[in-house]
Amino acid sequence: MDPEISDDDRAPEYPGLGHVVVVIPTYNEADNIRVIVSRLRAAVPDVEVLIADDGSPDGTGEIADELAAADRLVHVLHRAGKEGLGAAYLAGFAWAAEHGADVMVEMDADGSHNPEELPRLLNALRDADVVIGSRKVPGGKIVNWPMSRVMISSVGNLYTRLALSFPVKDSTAGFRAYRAEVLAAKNLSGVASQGYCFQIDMVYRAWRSGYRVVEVPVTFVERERGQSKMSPDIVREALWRVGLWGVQARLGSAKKALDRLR
Ligand SMILES: Nc1nc2c(ncn2[C@@H]2O[C@H](COP(=O)(O)OP(=O)(O)OP(=O)(O)O)[C@@H](O)[C@H]2O)c(=O)[nH]1
Ligand SMILES: [Mg+2]
Repeated sequence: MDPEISDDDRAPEYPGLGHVVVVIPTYNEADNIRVIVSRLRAAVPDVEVLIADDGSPDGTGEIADELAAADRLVHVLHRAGKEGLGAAYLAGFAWAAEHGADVMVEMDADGSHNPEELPRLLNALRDADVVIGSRKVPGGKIVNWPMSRVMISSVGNLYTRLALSFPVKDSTAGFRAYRAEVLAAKNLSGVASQGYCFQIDMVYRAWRSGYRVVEVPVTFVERERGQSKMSPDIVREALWRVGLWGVQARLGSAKKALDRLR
């Protein structure tokens, strides 16, 4: 044991998984961030928390600083301006990797993802490389979403499964845990997608690289406070990028078949 490092300074370890960093991206979540961090710390004390804030004009970054000052396991990554969910997560994963994370978790700040369900995701990661908190497997639920959002989500997931010939049922879900290896820089080169498409991109890459992807049921709750950043542009981006990946995958398979005939 290193006599210089007291137990209080040590990174926490989640049983069987090592050092877990939960990345929470925020943009204007001043009404939500305190509650979600305190629920998370109470529900899973053995994880570290990184709030990745994009210079929220509503003061979320300052509240995050207060939370970090009061708790050595809470940290803040301040980014200059709003660059989208994907960029915030990539910066958060890089921070976590530099800080020795063995596992990275994605979780929203708006209360849609229940921190109390995180142990189920982490326990499932012991036998997987990526675990998705899924609304589309038996036991998974969506609470308080209007029918229009349920439809967009269902059609989007069906389109993704057909376009990519891909077995994951809820590839747009944003409550997940990854082994750090899956998010190594070599696996993330060229990621440019944002919003829902970022979530699809990450799990599609992992699955194509042969990592084990598992879905566990969760209850997703519509945000009660603050504003959604969901927009038609986010849906349009997912439509064209997923379509393009599907075409690329089919062209790749056709080329392999032709090469075999030669
Ligand atoms: N840092 C950062 N965080 C973002 C950005 N866009 C969204 N977020 C955060 O990402 C999480 C998910 O965004 P939401 O607006 O809840 O999007 P959503 O969950 O798809 O949509 P809703 O169901 O309507 O809530 C929240 O914690 C947001 O604050 C961004 O550009 N930068
Ligand atoms: Mg949300």
